[in-house]
Amino acid sequence: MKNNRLLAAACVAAIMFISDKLYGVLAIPEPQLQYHELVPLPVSRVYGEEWFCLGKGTTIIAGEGVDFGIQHWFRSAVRRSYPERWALPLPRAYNEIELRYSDAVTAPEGYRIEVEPERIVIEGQDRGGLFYGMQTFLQLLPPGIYRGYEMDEDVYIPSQVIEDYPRFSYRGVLLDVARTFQPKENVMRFIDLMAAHKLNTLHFHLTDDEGWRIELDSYPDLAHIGGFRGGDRPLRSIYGNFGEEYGGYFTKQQLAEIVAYATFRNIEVILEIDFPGHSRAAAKAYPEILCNYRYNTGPTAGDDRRNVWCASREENYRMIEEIIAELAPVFPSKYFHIGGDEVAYGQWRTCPDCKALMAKEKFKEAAHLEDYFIGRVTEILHRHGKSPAAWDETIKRDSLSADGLVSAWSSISTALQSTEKGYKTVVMPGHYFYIDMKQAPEEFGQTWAGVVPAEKLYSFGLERNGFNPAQSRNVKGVEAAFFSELLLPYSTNVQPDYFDYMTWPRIAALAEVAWTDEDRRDWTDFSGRLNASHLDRLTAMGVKYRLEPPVADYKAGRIMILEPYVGEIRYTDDGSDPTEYSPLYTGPITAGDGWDYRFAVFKDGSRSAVVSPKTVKIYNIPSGKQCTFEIPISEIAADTGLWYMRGRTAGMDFRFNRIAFAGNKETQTLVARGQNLNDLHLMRWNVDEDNLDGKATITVTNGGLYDADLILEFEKSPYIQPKVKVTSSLNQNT
Ligand code: TNX
Repeated sequence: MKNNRLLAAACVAAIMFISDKLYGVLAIPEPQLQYHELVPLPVSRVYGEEWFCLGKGTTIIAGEGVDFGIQHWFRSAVRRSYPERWALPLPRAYNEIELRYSDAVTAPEGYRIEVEPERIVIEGQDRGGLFYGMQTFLQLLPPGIYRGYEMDEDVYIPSQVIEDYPRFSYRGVLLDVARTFQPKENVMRFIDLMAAHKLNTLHFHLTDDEGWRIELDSYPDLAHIGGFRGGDRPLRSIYGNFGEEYGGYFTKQQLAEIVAYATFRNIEVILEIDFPGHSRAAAKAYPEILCNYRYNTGPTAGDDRRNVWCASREENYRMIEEIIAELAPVFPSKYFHIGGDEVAYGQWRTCPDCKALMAKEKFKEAAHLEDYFIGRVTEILHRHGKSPAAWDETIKRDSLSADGLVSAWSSISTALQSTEKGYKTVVMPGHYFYIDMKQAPEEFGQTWAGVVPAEKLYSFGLERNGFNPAQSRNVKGVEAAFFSELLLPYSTNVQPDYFDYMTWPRIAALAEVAWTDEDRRDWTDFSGRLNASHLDRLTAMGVKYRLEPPVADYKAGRIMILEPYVGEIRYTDDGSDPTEYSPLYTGPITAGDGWDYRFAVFKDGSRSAVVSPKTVKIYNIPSGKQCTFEIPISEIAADTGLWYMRGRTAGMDFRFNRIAFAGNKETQTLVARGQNLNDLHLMRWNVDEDNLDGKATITVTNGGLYDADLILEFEKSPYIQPKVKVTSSLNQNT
């Protein structure tokens, strides 16, 4: 035995000696270590000095209790790069990856990865944690592994230790398949993407005015009638070809498959049936659920637009109980989301039965019928072992039971109230978290909550929005909402590219808000990691994410692209849209008179929105402060003519107190008595001989709770006016 050891030691010494010589003589190159950035940012990551070689002969072993399914998932995710290797019997006890549970990791969903030269250990506190350890491990490999095709080179992973656990226990995304249906495969693809970002809750918005997406045994017409629009269907179409029927629904079997697929990936699915409002689709199938009065649609309109369940009709509660009884077992989540938003009380006020109920219960206002309704549905949920989740309207008069979960969507202040009242709360105000909003003023999307670029979403923080420690403890997490009224802009089919464009990379930003501590998050750092590594992963996963357009800054005859950007920038100088064959931007451009430059980013076959140069000024405004800037007009306007100015900020509560452009004789005052900053607002002003050497005076107040940048953009108006825009007079919610 002893001799054997001595022999082994001698061999090792000899090999080391020889290999040392070999390195010296043959100059064998050092292996190319793979350094990849992580999204979301882990709690800690410390590099060592050596590496692990993942390649021929790497074994994956699993410790006690690691289920076969998750092992298989991991093996096949990694195996993509090494097609045939895992088929070999591998007896060696080094060069292995071990998956295991460990008490050393203490936080729920936490994990630890240790990469050493001979061994990688991925350990989790629980199944979710182990799964996230595997997800992070995949991010240590070249992005190409997500593409599913094989790379046969060895991968050298630098030694390192990663320790990680989530900031919030609820990390959600709302997917609205009611307005625009998406088939099971799309939902599963989305679940995979969520899982890769360590998101763990899918808020599945399955019913609304525009569609009911669940087939039930008890009330089949909810789906068979309420699941389709257009053509001869009672529900009218939105956009597109009005003669064509479109839509769809899930069977309970399909929903169970989606839930199983999600559960496997540590994602809880919370279904939402939006009661008592937002129910026009249900009412088209079962009109008796509506209030008992004749709706005057006029001689030609013919469309009964009522959408609220009658609060006084006893049969409605029986029907709701049957619906809940059928669905409760399909969705194992403790929570069942019952909606409760935007109830049009007018219908209850008109209904004689509801009026009678109000009189009987001594309700002064129709709003109390909502409390009554929510109370009745909550009783039903409790009977079926569920707790209610609901929109924040339900906390106004505390109609939500104490075990309820609040989706705080209306504003920061409702989220503050909800947490103050002691409700477990998911913070998701539209101004930060609605990813159906536009990402830039000139791009596509909803606007009611303003412009919500990834940076705005990323800037969310509890402390900076005024949550005290007690309130913060009631925050269960955050959620991004993708409502899909606009998913069908020009056809009756889902536009997959548009869906990706709206959701990514904003959801990556959300994932980091949900996972990483507020004080460790930094937008510049995040967008650097995105550009360096993460966008390539999304590309490999087949995601057509939005490319951030460049910022082309015009100053004193020079156009310069401001950092950061990814991919290539191409441009034109004749006002046309750049293509992949247009000249490549390589450095500042000297612009002559009468220029009309256009720029766009190109990457992996996609193009960003097209932008024209602007003069950009950025000022950091401290929280609660009023600041005044004087800017020589010659710095922001190159020549005479009509100019535009726009203010932008990722902060909240910015206000222009005064904006004036002074010349020698005249002053143009754009804002005299104060006006809130609105990213969508283009202000016009004129430059002529009188004010070309004058100055602009801008006074602004940051009423928000944290310091934020104010970005001022100055742009010459396009030469041909007005810009041709295709618009529609159709109401998108019809
Ligand atoms: C508000 S979120 C809604 C949705 C719309 C969405 C559009 C909520 C409770 N109500 O019904 O789809 O805005 O952005």
